[in-house]
Amino acid sequence: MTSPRTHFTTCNLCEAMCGLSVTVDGGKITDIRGDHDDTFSAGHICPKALGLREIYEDPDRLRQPQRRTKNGFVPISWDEALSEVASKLSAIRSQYGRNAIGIYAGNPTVHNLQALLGYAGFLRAVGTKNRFDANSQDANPRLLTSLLLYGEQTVIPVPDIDRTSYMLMLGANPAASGGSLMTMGDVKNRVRGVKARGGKLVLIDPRRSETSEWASEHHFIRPGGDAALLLAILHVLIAEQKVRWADVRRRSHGSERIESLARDFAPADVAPAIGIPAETIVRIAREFAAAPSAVAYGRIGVCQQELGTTTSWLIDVLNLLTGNLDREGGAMFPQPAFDLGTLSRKVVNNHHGRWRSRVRGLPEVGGNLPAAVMAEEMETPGPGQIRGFVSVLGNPVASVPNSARLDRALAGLEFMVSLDFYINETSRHAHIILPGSHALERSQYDVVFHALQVRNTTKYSLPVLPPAPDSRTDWDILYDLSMRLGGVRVGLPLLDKALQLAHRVGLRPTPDLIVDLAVRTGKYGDKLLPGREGLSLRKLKEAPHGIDLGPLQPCLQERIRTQDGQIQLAPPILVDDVARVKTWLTKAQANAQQADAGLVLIGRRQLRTNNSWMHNCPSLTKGPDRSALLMNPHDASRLSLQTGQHVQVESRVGTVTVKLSVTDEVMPGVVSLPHGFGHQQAAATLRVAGPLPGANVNLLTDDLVLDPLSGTASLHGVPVRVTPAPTPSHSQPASPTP
Ligand SMILES: Nc1nc2c(c(=O)[nH]1)N[C@H]1C(S)=C(S)[C@@H](COP(=O)(O)OP(=O)(O)OC[C@H]3O[C@@H](n4cnc5c(=O)[nH]c(N)nc54)[C@H](O)[C@@H]3O)O[C@H]1N2
Ligand SMILES: Nc1nc2c(c(=O)[nH]1)N[C@H]1C(S)=C(S)[C@@H](COP(=O)(O)OP(=O)(O)OC[C@H]3O[C@@H](n4cnc5c(=O)[nH]c(N)nc54)[C@H](O)[C@@H]3O)O[C@H]1N2
Ligand code: SF4
Ligand SMILES: [Mo]
Repeated sequence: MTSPRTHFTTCNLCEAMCGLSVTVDGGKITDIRGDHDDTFSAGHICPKALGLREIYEDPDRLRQPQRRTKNGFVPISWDEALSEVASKLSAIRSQYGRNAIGIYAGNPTVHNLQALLGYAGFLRAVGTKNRFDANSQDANPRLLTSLLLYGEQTVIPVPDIDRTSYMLMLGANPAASGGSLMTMGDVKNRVRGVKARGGKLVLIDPRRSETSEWASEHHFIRPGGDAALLLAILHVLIAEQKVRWADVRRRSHGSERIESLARDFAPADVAPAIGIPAETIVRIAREFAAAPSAVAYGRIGVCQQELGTTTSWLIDVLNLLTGNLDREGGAMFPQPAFDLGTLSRKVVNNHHGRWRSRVRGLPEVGGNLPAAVMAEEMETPGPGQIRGFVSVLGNPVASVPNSARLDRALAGLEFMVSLDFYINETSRHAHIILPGSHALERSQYDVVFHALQVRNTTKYSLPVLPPAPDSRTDWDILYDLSMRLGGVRVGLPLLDKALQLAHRVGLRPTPDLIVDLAVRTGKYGDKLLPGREGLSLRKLKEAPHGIDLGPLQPCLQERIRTQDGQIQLAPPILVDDVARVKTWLTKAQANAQQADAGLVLIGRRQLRTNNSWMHNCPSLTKGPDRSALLMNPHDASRLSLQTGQHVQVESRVGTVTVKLSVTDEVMPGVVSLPHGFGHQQAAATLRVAGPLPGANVNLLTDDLVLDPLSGTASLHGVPVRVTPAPTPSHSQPASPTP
């Protein structure tokens, strides 16, 4: 007989970092609930937390490495799997060079301590320039803005949501997403708190999202119109002399350029194109400037678009020009106990455009090339063609634009390996699959999300469950592969040698050891001095609900990494890019005058989805079908379409058939499909997700349309045609494209 035991940990599924209380009895998870004593999240959770248990129990989750054979996947031993992966990748590297290996790191890598640290070493061991990660469908515009303005991509301002009086939120839906680049813990109370304190939350989104219920006001915006809106707000502030230029100049270079750029964006000229009345733009500008504190914040709605970087930059410009950057209630910089910046400077590469993709010539950002070029880099012959591919906790066939093309390209590779615990759209192409252990079987420390918190806290969690027999963590897998491929190279010759020697006798550093070293040598650490006060892993272990390190503090002077310590407010590549905002505006102005200007597609997230991969959890998929295409009644009546009917949605790259839902939740001219649906290709191995309705929205998104500065895919604002479907079916393969 065992007795139930309760463990405390942090949910690693989204960025919110909710504290969990997990009860285990006889090796089974019997309960998962919010930890009310958690210093940061105070008990808040969402339905996905229960998915942790369903993933743990899921019979479709892999527990052993698999080899693809003519008759399907068969289990093999770890030693056989790792030896084969290392020898196949080595052979490709010797024959064609390092760049013949492509690596994609998917979103969960940053949520998983073991994978994140293991991946950093693995990249150095392989040494390829064909590295890709999820940021080119996500945060690259934000990271590049930080690199250009503050000299470091990880110096990211987050809204001081607990103290702000006025929040202008563009292209984010924290009520569904849990918040992003704004790690919040207690999501609902923190977002609703702005209004509850008498402040104002103004939401800008082409869809009246779930967050609009927590907002003071919501305004539709034509997809892609945010840069023009921000320039119009700046125009008002400058014209009405609301900017304290002397303060701005003391902290930054280039403010005079901003003055001249905003001149061409009078609210009256911008309004018809973006769909927000001029008087509303003027009012927002005045309220923003008059508020005791204010913050503009934008997320993937403004990143996943052609003007992503310029829009992210203009958000920081607005915060700085109104005196709200690095100040209480404004946009502030967290001070994490484990400083990601240290990792960034040594491992993640703090640069832009140092090399370019071979075929299309797009620049790397922080060492990574845009995932939208992976397919063409696999298909196009010549030196540097990708012939071997490693997918690290990613499902790019579901998540990159024009995914049908990538699907075909993966099928043509000489060798592919997936680090994944499901056989899904992507891993089904792998010759070998290496499944890391479950989140609750590993220790957890959120290296990335502690650096994006709206309040400084720190928390480490011990594994909740013992490791399953013969299981490996993603760290074990990546470290082992790195050693077999030439060794982890930290860059210090003596240390590198010691790691090799240790490996030979079966010893390796652990992620916990790295956390201990980083925290002890960090801002709050004991500096490795015995008897000195300060944080260490031991201290963290003594605080299972986390340690509060206080509200955010002004600290940019400490964190900025530009050569002269000043903000570079007007980097030439961003200033020059305003020409593209003008081109956008001219086109949108012309469209605004046509009654029948065509439809554009945007995405959406839902509380019960997690990117491409949690649809195999029964509790998250039961209930109503959530996969429909949303269309405004005005467009539905123009096209004679009705709710419930199946429609064909067609873009330059593909066609899907989905169910229609007519609603004024989306603005006229805009349709919306959720991301992460359409698992029919993997129905045999995802037995819950496979039969669900819905289509993969990335069969429609275009790999050739992106933000040229950061390579970020334009996943919103995709031109589409919607017509009645001949017969109901879930989805169709995309038409062949180059
Ligand atoms: N159209 C459209 N496309 C989008 C988006 C959108 O909004 N619209 N969003 C984009 C964004 S923001 C992102 S971040 C990307 C995400 O896209 P990806 O980077 O592809 O990540 P996921 O879809 O989360 O897939 C993660 C994979 O990791 C596996 N996995 C999960 N946890 C673990 C683990 O602990 N260990 C192991 N070994 N495997 C694990 C899952 O089975 C899954 O196959 O998608 C992007 N694509
Ligand atoms: N439940 C759940 N939570 C998640 C995820 C998930 O899949 N499910 N994914 C996680 C990941 S990887 C990420 S990156 C975060 C993302 O976190 P958020 O950015 O908060 O995610 P979304 O809900 O996609 O919100 C983006 C909003 O932008 C709007 N939008 C689209 N185009 C435009 C535009 O041109 N302008 C403006 N102003 N708005 C636009 C969309 O309608 C949408 O409401 O969420 C994370 N959390
Ligand atoms: S909001 Fe995010 S972190 Fe919190 S329980 Fe849900 S998925 Fe987990
Ligand atoms: Mo993301």
